[in-house]
Amino acid sequence: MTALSAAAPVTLRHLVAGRWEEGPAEEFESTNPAHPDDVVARGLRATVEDVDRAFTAARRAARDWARTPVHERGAVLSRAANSLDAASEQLGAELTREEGKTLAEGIGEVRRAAQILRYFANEGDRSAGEVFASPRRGERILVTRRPVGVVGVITPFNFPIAIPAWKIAPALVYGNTVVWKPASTVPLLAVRLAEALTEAGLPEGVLNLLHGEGALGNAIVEHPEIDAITFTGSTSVGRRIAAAAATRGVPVQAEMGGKNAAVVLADADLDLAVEQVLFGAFRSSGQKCTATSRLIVDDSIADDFLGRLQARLDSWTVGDPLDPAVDMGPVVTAAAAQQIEAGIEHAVAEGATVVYRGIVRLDESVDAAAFVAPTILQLPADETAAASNPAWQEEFFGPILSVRRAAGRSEAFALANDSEFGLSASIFTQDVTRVLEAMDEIDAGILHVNSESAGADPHVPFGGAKKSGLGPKEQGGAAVEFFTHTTTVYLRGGNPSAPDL
Ligand code: UN1
Repeated sequence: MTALSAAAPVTLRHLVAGRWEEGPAEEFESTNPAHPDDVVARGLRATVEDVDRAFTAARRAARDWARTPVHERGAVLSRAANSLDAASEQLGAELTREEGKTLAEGIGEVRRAAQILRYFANEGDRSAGEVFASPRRGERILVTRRPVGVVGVITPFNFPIAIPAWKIAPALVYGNTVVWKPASTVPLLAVRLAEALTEAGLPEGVLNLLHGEGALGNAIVEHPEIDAITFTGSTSVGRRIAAAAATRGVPVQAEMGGKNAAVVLADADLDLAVEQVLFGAFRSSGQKCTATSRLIVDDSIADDFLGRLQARLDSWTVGDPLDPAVDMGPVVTAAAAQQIEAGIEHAVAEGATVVYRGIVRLDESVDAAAFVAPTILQLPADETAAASNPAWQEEFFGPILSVRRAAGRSEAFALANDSEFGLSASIFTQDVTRVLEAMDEIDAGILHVNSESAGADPHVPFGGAKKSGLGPKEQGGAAVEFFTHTTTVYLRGGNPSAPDL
């Protein structure tokens, strides 16, 4: 272990009914994927009984919290945002130790969480509904919003604080209470967000945090007191949650897979496109649902583009993510690395060719097991074989870019759409006409023009088309759709023709 990663493990606690408590069940820990002997945090798991207690607390807190003025609810978020910003370097380093993204990305993510909290903190200053005219005298029709109640929040490992912030901030500001289970690989950052919120004055029971594995998530999702579930994670888990919730009439917001394409047309600014495709595919080791995992490049520039991309990758440094000189760290666990490698092997067995494999030169103190070299796969020229190849179809969630060549823009757009997913896409061109065509033709929830496919601002909707997501979109003005329901109020006074007093 190097000095970069040495720090005593933090004791993990659960937050139930406003009290931080140690769990009753088996021990679990989070470890640094670059140094598995560096234990970042350790604690005891929660049980199904804790889930019950958390729901009781959340239900009990719900009425008062819903009646608290939205400006006061927002003020809590705003104070929490300030404390996250003030601690962003320390928390960013913890995030990097626990998850494996680079230090710059870790610190950036903590600041992003603060920015998300701040956006929702101001909700009280925005419109709270609609007013319609009535066909009847003396009446107005209002559409007001109410919180949905107790929201179950299940969050993934890859954005340990930003994704929880973008679910929990709107849940809270719209007056809901929360029972939250973060991914078991990143419990410390969850504790840090919950601490920021409780220290900012969140009343007891409004946010409850439980650590554990999938079984605990199931207990949350299946709890009879749950009013809504927001989930980000794998497609298979998301579909299972949605199926179980549908039978009980519980609304679900599920943000799942992506197989996002970057389309590089013949007239693209190649230096810019290379840089952005590099960032989209390999930052955070490709572990973003918005990462660029398919590259569709015009035949006429394909060799030039791939040559430049590979040259750029040759100077892309893979190593301990706490080292500020490093561009890419490990993936989240050694098991995830093995799965990604198995995916590459499967793709190759089905006809793909490895055209680039980066060199991973690790300091001897770093454990190699969770590292995957940046890899470019060329799909077979045969269209049917390419279309069915796992590197074209399946989300590997690692630093792997799968390439197909296209003869012109129509073919390129058709290839971009050739996926069951439709989260994000990028197009690289200098021609506004091509951009307008792409806006009409590429079926994705997010379209980037001359920028990488990842990234999301808090004030605009985030979410996918096709099978990338279920339920209303997240963030910005869209968030209100999931975290509230409307009440249409037919508002009349007394008899409008009564004489003046
Ligand atoms: C981003 O692109 O910066 O799980 C955010 C994910 C997405 C978040 C992407 N929900 O990767």
